[in-house]
Amino acid sequence: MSWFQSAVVYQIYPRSFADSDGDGIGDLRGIIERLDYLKHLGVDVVWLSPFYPSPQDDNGYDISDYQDVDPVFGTLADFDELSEGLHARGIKLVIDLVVNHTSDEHPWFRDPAKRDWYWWRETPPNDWRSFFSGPAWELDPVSGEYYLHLFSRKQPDLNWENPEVRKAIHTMMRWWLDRGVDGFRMDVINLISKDLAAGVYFNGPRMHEFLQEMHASVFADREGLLLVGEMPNVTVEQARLYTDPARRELDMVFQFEHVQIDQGPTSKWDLHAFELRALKETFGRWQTGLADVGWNSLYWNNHDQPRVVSRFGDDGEHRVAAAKMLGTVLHLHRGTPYVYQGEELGMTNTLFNTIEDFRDIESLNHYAEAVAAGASPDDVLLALRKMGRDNARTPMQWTSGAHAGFTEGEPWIPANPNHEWINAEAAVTDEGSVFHHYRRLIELRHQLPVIARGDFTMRLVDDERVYAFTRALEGEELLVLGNFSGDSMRIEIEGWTGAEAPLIGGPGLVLGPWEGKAFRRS
Ligand code: ISL
Repeated sequence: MSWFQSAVVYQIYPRSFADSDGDGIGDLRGIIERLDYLKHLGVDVVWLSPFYPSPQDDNGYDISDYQDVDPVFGTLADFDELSEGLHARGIKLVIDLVVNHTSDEHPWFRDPAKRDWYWWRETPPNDWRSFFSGPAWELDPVSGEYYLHLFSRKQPDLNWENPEVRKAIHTMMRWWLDRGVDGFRMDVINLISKDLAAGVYFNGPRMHEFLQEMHASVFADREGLLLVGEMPNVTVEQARLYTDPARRELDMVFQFEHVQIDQGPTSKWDLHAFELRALKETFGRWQTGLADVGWNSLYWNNHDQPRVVSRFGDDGEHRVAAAKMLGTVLHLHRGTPYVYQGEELGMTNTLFNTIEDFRDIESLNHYAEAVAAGASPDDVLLALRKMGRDNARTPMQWTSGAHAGFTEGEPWIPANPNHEWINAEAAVTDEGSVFHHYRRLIELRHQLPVIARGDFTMRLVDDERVYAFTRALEGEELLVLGNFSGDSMRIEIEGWTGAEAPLIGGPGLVLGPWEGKAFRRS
């Protein structure tokens, strides 16, 4: 049994968490001031999104120096203080490792001697598109050659075929571990091996080799780390290989299937209706697929996804019930749950009136491209409002006061007006809040081995409204129910009577609108 099987991770997006100096952008000192809040919530690990020097073309996922802190976020001394403050509270610190690409302002990209650290070609060898719209090959007017960027043109892809690149990255990673960090969340790590001729950039031919080499060179003699790889387009069969402990690659991956069930196959902007059966199908397959080998990560939200209570729940009348139910369902699966800042408050998507209200390069580029291609601006806006990443990036809602208590200046993106009633100050003092529910879910995972390690069985597979599953470990059993509808109902589950001890919610197999329940017996 590994320590992370009973752990819960909390993600902080520093730009939007807490601003200590009034410049309108969150910073490391802002986080330091909120450590007791994290301790109160009870999380085991903090994953910190990028805080490194960066032109901020993609909010820090475009790094120009891997071994420093951007002045907008603070200093290395602040980082050390944050790391010590977390460790003093028994919380581990995992940092973001963004090594598929650097910023175009990284000295490596500017160094003529390091030309082969990136992908340069006299003519584009394929017709790859950037995830942020437009072609993935960019003409550099100075050299007359094209370079590859799967994200923005300010995010050139590193050439991992070059052993010097891999060595430099390993050295950088060891530097952070020596400084005290407890692991890495590896940004789009399954893009690092590419086959340009075959047109492959997901899960390319040398992926396992690169990860095993990294493990041997960086992690071999260290213990207690958390290594999680972000992997769009990963299948469960591939994830078994990536997360099999015997292969020494990663502890777990972030898969994307469940956050694509309301999107078309080729574009996240192609909106599809949410179907509960599709959610069960994907989660069920991942639970089964990683039952005997490997490990799941569990998430609804991160800085790239719209808020789950708005997306799969109800952010109106039943917001509190829906947010709690979504937490219950996710956290009682087998895997390591991730909580994204504000999820524990039931924070919702925000209001965007016009394109001017968006900040994210992905949204802005898509709008420009789609409208130029003839799409109706209103239709494009509709999709941006639902799927836009800025929904996740509005300021953390601390209080009902100005700018949600996030900053004393002007925030870089406005706070959601609903901070007047959705905020941490109110939630912490209300025993019935989403916050206290998440506290309890985290505590339960620490206490009950059946949550951390029990077998998983999906129940009511075809039901369109109720998510149901059981867990079992050494004679201990759990039944978990989530009502994904606004109707009250009575449930029948073979083998369960409703007389079992309620663990979450009241007795009996009846569910109120959007209610989640759990029962326990041994
Ligand atoms: O957001 C997305 C889909 O909703 C993805 O296309 C996203 O860009 C992809 O999951 C990769 O994400 C990661 O790398 C990007 C960065 O913009 C994201 O914030 C990061 O999580 C490039 O570094």
